[in-house]
Amino acid sequence: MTATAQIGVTGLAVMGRNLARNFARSGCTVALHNRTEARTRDLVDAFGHEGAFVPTRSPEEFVAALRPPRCLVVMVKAGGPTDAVIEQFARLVEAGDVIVDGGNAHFEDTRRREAALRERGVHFVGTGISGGEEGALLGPSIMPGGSAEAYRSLGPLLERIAARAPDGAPCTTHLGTDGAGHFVKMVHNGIEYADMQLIAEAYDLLRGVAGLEPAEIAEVFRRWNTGRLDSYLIEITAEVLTHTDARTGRPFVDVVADRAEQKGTGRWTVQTALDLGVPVPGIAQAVFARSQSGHARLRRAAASLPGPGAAEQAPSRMAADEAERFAAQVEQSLYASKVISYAQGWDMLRAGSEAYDWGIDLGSVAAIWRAGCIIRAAFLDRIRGAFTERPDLPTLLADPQFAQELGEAQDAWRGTVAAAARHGVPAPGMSGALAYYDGLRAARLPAALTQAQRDYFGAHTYRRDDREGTFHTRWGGDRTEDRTD
Ligand code: NBP
Repeated sequence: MTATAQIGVTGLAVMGRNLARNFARSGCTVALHNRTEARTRDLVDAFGHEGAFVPTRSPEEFVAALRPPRCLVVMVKAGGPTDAVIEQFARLVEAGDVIVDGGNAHFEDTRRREAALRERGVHFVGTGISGGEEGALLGPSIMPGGSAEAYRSLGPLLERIAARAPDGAPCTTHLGTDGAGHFVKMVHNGIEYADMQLIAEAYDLLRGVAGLEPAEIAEVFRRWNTGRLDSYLIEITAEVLTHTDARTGRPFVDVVADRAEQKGTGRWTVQTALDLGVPVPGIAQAVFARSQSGHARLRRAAASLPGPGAAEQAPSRMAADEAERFAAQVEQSLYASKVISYAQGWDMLRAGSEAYDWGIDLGSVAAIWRAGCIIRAAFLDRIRGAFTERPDLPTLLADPQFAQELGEAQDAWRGTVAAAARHGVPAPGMSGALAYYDGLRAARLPAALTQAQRDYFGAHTYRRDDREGTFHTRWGGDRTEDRTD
């Protein structure tokens, strides 16, 4: 076999197939391989006319079809299969070649794999790919880690197939060494969880407090999509809310079981945030809200607890102008809460980057999320601007423009959270976001009392604001204070 291909894709299920087609459509010669050969044949039969494909029947043929330094993308099921496939190809490639894992790996697995392959002289690039199967075909947001040297050969190929931001820039960049790419993808998914939860709460408030019907709420979302909330998730929310179920004639959203599932990246984000010591309550609330929705037993047992918004009570409908005002208030709350979630996501990016010494450029992350990925939004350009202007920005909330907007939104935000509580509409994301905002603003937190309690029952000691050192009060004795350091 002559080595003609610039890139190879192994694992030709939905993601790998579409990624391979995207490379071919962008002018690359693409070697193809799949464990079960039929998938390779199917791809060439159906899409062979789209570009230059080199179908291969064995790992050896696949590697032989690639021009050195070889770049091969592994798109197989995450976990054990990824390890097996990497090992298979690591034996066949040469020093300087690049193996890319485009699956949804945990960044710690990527770190482990990268270290093992580096010892053998092979570059391993863990790469987050967002945008689902459509993104893989038409242009995903691509988040590669690995060495800068690997990016020199791989990067130009990724830049050809990545989504384009409105200013024409490709939505990919080298994010940092070893697991940086999969870490950034994980945080992306965590933010996506938070964003979706907040949108769901906005819908629930418009329904449960204002009494609007799904199709009317779709109109509200459509309007919002022309303003600062302009984003893919708001756009598809309006689409979903206008959809009518063909079988029953009811709004589609009313026939879907209200138990949300999760594939695990939200959970990874929260677990990692806890390990890094970064507060990301917006993401955690979203993960727990999904988990709570799925707890049928708990929900059944509590269904008859008293409170407003019980199932049998249809929400009373607001008059049109009142509903309009309420929708404007919810928009402010959704926007403010969204800013808070993104601020937490960026705190996590910074913490990960510092802990693992990745040097992630925080503005670049916003830049490559502007298109191709699920959280793509006009708003990301402003986050890019904030971190480009001030890379050491301690939190997005310290950016003067965002700070001003939060200040302007807060009356509406507090009103929405109060309305949610009064009407019995659960809004953990919005109320948690407001609590986070107030928690950061507070001149003094009740953590002082927590510290005193800890000292009381466990002699954990405390610090004082007026003196250096650590102290313990003899709670069981004469309550005098000892300095303990
Ligand atoms: P799947 O995750 O369903 O994996 C199927 C592929 O893995 C097939 O090509 C299959 O080969 C191959 N495979 C398996 Br399973 N075990 C193997 C083994 N031991 N050795 C060799 N090949 C093996 O495919 P996908 O949905 O296209 O996703 C691919 C990756 O992309 C995953 O890591 C996924 O998490 C990630 N991802 C998916 C999406 C999405 O929207 N689906 C989005 C972003 C990322 P076979 O044909 O011989 O069975």
